[in-house]
Amino acid sequence: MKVDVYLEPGELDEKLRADAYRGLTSTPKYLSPTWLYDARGSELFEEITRLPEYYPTRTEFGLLRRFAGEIADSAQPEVLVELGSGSSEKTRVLLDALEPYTHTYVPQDVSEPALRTAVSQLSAEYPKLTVHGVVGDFTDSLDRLPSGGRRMVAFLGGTIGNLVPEERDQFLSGLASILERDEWLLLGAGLVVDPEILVPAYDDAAGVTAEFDRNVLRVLNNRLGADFDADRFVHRAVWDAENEWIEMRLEATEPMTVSVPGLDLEVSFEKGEQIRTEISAKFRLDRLGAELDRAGFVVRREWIDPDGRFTVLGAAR
Ligand code: AVJ
Repeated sequence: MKVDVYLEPGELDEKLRADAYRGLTSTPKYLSPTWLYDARGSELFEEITRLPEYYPTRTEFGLLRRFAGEIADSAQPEVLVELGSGSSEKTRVLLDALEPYTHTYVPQDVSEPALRTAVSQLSAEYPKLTVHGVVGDFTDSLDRLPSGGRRMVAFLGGTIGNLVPEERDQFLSGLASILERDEWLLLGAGLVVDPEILVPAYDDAAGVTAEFDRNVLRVLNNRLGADFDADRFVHRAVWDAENEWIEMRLEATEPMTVSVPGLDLEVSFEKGEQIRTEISAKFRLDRLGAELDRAGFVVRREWIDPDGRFTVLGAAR
């Protein structure tokens, strides 16, 4: 059991400052979804995954439970790499099925505490498995992923949808370029569905997603000394039909000026002005296939739930 830390001390703070400065001084304003996940944000996300309206997590979990055996037999990886591993029940479903093939598990996450917990739990549960954690941003970690056996890189949960198309292209080509022939990407992605299903998934009746969204303002308060009053922002979930993505936005309920000492910045808001806090793109299988193709992958298998809401697909180099 081993954990490599590929983050310089202060690197995340530096990134947060650069991101927040750029986003809060742009028109329209935006923030990167990365910052939604402090300890409280991660807890709220866990709560979201249990909401009746939020189908992606349980749909993907169902696909993994049902098809883990097929995934294992088709990819036959010696090493499982999991990007953005978090805590994750779904890892166990995969690891159980991969047991005949896989000797090493490499979880990667930006959160060092979450990763250390996962590494020690999984090492205890899977004594025959070598567990080698990597702390870092998933885009920067790619070229430092341990090799030493045929790899399958799992990028699950639909997180690929949080990247804007240009970042997504870069990420997929970057991943393709470090993988060797017959190594796999196992990708979980949300599919385009009726906005009447989609929008409530990102704007639930209990208000948990709203709390999750507003929490990013508290992150800015805690880490940059900002004085956002989260109660003066309402959560919006908007389906962008042209781009086929959901946007989470925080909307100012009244005009205000917020000071952000960590950025040496005053930010003013008009009443009704919005900050985009996340995009969550949904995909069509043909276009996702074409994108993977352009990046240098060959889609080998696609698993889809009966309602056509989510796909787990295997693409090889
Ligand atoms: C964890 C990125 C997959 O985009 O569906 C949940 C995050 N945002 N509700 C998603 C999220 C609002 C989630 N991912």
